[in-house]
Parts: sequence; C-alpha cells; structure tokens
Amino acid sequence: MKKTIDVCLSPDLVHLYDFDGKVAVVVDVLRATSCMTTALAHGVEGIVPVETLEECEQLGKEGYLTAAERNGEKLEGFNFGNSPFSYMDETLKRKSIAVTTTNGTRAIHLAKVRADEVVIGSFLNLKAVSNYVQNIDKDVIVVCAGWKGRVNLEDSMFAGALVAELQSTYSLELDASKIALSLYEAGKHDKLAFLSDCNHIKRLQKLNIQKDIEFCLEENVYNVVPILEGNRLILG
Ligand code: 3SL
Repeated sequence: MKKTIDVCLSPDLVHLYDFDGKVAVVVDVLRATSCMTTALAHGVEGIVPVETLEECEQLGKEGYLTAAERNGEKLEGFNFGNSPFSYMDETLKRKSIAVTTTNGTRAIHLAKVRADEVVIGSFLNLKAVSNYVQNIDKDVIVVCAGWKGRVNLEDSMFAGALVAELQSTYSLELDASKIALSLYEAGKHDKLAFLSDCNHIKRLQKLNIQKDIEFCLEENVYNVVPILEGNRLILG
C-alpha cells in the first residue's frame, strides 16, 4: 500500500489528525526551523526547543546557550534571537542551545506529543527531508507552524514543496495537501515575489531583516535533517 502525505495547515488543527505511527515534519520557514537547520548544519550539537521564556531561562542557568524570539524580535537577556546568520559561527560548534519562538517551538511540542517521530523541515533542507522520510516506513504529516494559530503562506508553500517531492510515491488523502501543492506550483519560480505580500514577510521587513527572508527561501542549501530525540533536536 502507498504511504500517505497529509498537511496540517495550522497547529490549531492538529487535533483533527491521527498522528499514530506517523512522522511529523514540522516547518516554520520564517524563521524557526530554518534557524534550527542552519545551526545543526554548522556544527551545533543539539537544540532544545521549549515553549516558554521561563523554560529557556532555566536552561540558560543550567549552562545552555539561549535563543528567544517573540513577534520577530530578539528578547533581552538571551544570547540569540531568530536569525539563521547568528548560527553560522565556528564558536558554536558542539554547543547546545535552548530555543523558544512565537510559533515554531509550539508546533514542535504539539507534534512531539502526538507523532511517532518529529523531523524539522525548511526550504534549506527540503531534499534531505524528502530523502529521509522516503527511507522510513511511515506516513507523513507536515505540521505548519503558521502565525498564532492562523494559516500562513510560506509554511503552506513548503508543505507543497514536500508534497511535490513525494507525490509520485505517496497518496494525497486530503485537500490540504492539494492546496499546498498548488501554492508551491504557483510560486516556486520566484518565491520571494510570490510571497512578497504575505503577512509575516511584511512583519519581518519592518524589522529590516530582508537577508534572513531571502536566505530562508533558498532550497537545498544543507543536506541535513534535524530530528527530535527526547527533548533535543540532533542531526538524523
Ligand atoms: O514564530 C516563530 O517561531 C518565528 O520563526 C517567527 S520569526 O521569524 O522569528 O519572526
């Protein structure tokens, strides 16, 4: 029987999906899962995604480096915000980082308590994620982080990119997979232009981080797959 790929367009919809025995690919293109992929690709040993600032602070006291973002901005008192460029740093090799973000880390937690396995996806490691899931005998659900429960364009588009990769060998059960695929097909030749009007890009542009946006939309920069092992993301 063919494996299936489904898409959960918002974390607030996870209760509608049956994750039993499945692999969840969690995506927050701008920028949480792009940062996680970048950090691990550049030699960070492990990332502990946490939901609250308090948990992140506590891990900081226990010796972790810390990263905290809310509404796009780095918070005072933490080592990093949420820019992939902060993680392209030799001195972070073999370090562990506790991370909390507005939507991405929440989506990871919602997937973690439901799915058999959690994998981190982004455009930066699209092909690597596609190869990884094809090599395991599990159905796939892409969990889009969205924005505060709302559907967003960039994560839906990544879901479509993964559907495009897998569609010849997986069956697309639900309309959400087809919606995501149509979005990707419509915008894949110039993602930046296609997404130029989307809510989060406008939000981030106010913070002057155009280069983060452009980088996070690049495909297949890294051949790595972050996977969740216990509470830590490590390279799979
Ligand atoms: O919401 C999140 O998890 C973040 O990725 C948002 S931001 O890109 O850092 O603004």
